[in-house]
Amino acid sequence: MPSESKKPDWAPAGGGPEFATRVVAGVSQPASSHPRTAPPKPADLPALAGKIRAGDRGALARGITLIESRAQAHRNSAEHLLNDLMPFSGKAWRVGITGVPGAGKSTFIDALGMALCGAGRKVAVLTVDPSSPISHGSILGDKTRMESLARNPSAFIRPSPSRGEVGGVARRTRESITLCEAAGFDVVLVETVGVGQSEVLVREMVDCFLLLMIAGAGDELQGIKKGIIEMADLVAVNKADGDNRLRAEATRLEFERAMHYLSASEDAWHPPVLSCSSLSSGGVREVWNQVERFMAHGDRTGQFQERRRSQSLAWLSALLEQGLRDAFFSNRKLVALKRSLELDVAAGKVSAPFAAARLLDAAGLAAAAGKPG
Ligand SMILES: Nc1nc2c(ncn2[C@@H]2O[C@H](COP(=O)(O)OP(=O)(O)OP(=O)(O)O)[C@@H](O)[C@H]2O)c(=O)[nH]1
Ligand SMILES: [Mg+2]
Repeated sequence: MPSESKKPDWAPAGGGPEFATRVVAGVSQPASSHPRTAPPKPADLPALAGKIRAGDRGALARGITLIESRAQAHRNSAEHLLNDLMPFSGKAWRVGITGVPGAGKSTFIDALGMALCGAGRKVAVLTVDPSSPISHGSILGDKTRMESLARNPSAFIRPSPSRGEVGGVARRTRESITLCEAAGFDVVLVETVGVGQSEVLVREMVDCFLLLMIAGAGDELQGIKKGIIEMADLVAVNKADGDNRLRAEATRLEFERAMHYLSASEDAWHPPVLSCSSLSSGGVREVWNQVERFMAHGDRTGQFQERRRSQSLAWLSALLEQGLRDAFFSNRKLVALKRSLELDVAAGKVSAPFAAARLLDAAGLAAAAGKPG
């Protein structure tokens, strides 16, 4: 088992490090979850899927490593693995937690996760790690803040480095949720950085989206543009402890008022605004009670099923768009043609629609409406 104090050796530049080995300290980790372990061969996939279903967290970590790999050969294996496990997924509650850096998301997840594990639930935590290519995921070293949960045998924590491509990571996070569910985790918590794009993407893959606020950070700082507030199913003002208690309550009231003005239809959910202290765990249980209430409301109104259905369709569309883009831009001839047409369009020699139709035609995807003559 890796020692906590040992400097991790799993942070290769630009690579896809396997973090679970270190983060799930205290839980026996098989060698298969080591960062340098090669992803499984196609022939090993059925066995891997079986182990994941049996709840083998080393196998789960290995499956996620496969999913996060960018190599095309791994991509095919990952798709097979996902397909095998898909029928066994879908039963967990997927909860996204967002908020500005330092709002206390990880601390909150630690407290909530411990409470849930104490109540007999199995909790998986996926974090979209905002590490820049420069920091190489060092955020995990001292900022994970899930020390208790990391040692809990009912929990699995998996940070995923974004390496500057938030969209790609979020896409893999969605796939990782499937694996965690197949492994029997019944709550999947996804921590996301409070900076725009990742929130939208994570909101698209969870059943409940919790916005964690702090008092006095200023609306702007907290990304409280109307769009983000509207995405939240629940708001909690964290760090409501010590001297900060009153300020937190004032902030809570302020946001309660702001939320009140958001238009809502008859059977719509009215996002509650609570306060809590993740450090003392005060109020954390109440936040979860609201998650439960929200899930029950979604079940009753059919909104839960509808949200999952539309998320699956949106996922398909996103994958298709990405696939088309990748196929296009990995074709040198098409890229060269695009460059030359760009010059023509810029010089006013041909119209943009004409150039686009020509490119689609060259890609074998001629749009019915605009095939160039
Ligand atoms: N007083 C107080 N401090 C808290 C509370 N929750 C978190 N903190 C502190 O706030 C700091 C940031 O906490 P994190 O849990 O790392 O915050 P985060 O939102 O996950 O941060 P990033 O992952 O960097 O975006 C740490 O020093 C925590 O100890 C709380 O409820 N009360
Ligand atoms: Mg964090």
